[in-house]
Amino acid sequence: MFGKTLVLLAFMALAEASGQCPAIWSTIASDLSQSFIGFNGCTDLARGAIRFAFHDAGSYSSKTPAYAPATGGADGSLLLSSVEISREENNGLQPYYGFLRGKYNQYKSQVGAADFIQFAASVAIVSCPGGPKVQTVVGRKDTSTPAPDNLLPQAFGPGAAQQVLIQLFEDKGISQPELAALIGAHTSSKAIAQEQFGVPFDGPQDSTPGQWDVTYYSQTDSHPRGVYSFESDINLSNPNSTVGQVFQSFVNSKSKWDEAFAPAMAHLSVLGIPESDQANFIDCTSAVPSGSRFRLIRAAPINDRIR
Ligand code: HEM
Ligand SMILES: *[C@@H]1O[C@H](CO)[C@@H](O)[C@H](O)[C@H]1NC(C)=O
Ligand SMILES: CC(=O)N[C@H]1CO[C@H](CO)[C@@H](O)[C@@H]1O
Repeated sequence: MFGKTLVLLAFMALAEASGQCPAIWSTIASDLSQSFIGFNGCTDLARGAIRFAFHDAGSYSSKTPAYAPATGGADGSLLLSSVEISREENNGLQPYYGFLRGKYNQYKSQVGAADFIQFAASVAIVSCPGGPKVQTVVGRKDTSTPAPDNLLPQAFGPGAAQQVLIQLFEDKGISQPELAALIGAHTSSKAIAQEQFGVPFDGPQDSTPGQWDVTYYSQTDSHPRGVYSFESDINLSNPNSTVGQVFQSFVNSKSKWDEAFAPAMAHLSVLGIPESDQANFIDCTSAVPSGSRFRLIRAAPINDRIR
């Protein structure tokens, strides 16, 4: 009996050791944090990291015929393919792409591109004061084949209609409540590459883009001076739908949003990856720093946009 228990314990210890998060991820977390934490909360590189992770994973659609090796999911193609990053849908992400390539070159003998992209987003989220820790796994397969085109959402025009967006995300396996939670990532957004009626449309999507808070949810409808709400955000907030009702439920309810956002973001981070592959993933959540309320505020990187 005693012997049996010992064998079992030894077995468990072994299993845990083999599934342990490689130490390099903690080094990467400290390194990236230096560029993601600034004077006014999280930096432009942090915003870029969060959107970049969405654009790598979010190109997945269940309606795309499955063809190897590109799945269009969280596969690193946005970092590894020079075609994908130059698409119009990725405008605004190029400065972060340059930064990420440099960092990836430094670590690529030890980590994969798809993992690096999603891990960086988790570090970026906690670099915005108030940002929750998202469950963060590693073990994804990489591809340099560009993802299928036109599977990312539009912020203006017919593609920004509520029904179109709901369907687009449903095809990715993202439900309306998940979409309502994920779109809150625009709490950290400062659009730089948009245009409406031929006029540049540059500015933040809430009045506190350095903070991870719920002002985005209240300001999408009230849009105070200086806040630029996308048509897509306004349409999603319409309470005549499930996505809109859940959207409205986050107004003034940060804890409710955190609870919904973290699992939705974890889901987004493995989009397009078969369950059988996910079974072998290693959990590296412990390498993601805890929320930045008590973290050192460092000097803002010199390339931080001033607004
Ligand atoms: C209906 C869905 C969505 C649409 C139409 C949309 C569209 C946009 C647009 C047009 C920008 C501005 C880009 C620029 O001009 O620099 C932006 C920024 C951003 N988006 Fe989204 N987005 C959507 C969903 C999401 C999701 C699901 C996430 C993440 C979970 C996300 C994260 C971000 C972030 C962090 C930024 C700020 C990037 C920066 O300031 O550099 N978005 N989005
Ligand atoms: C909600 O209202 C908008 C704008 O009038 C409309 O486009 C959308 O289809 C409506 N959604 C539902 C579910 O009725
Ligand atoms: C289909 C739909 O509701 N589109 C609307 C999206 O939001 C913009 C801005 O509020 C409206 O102009 C569109 O009519």
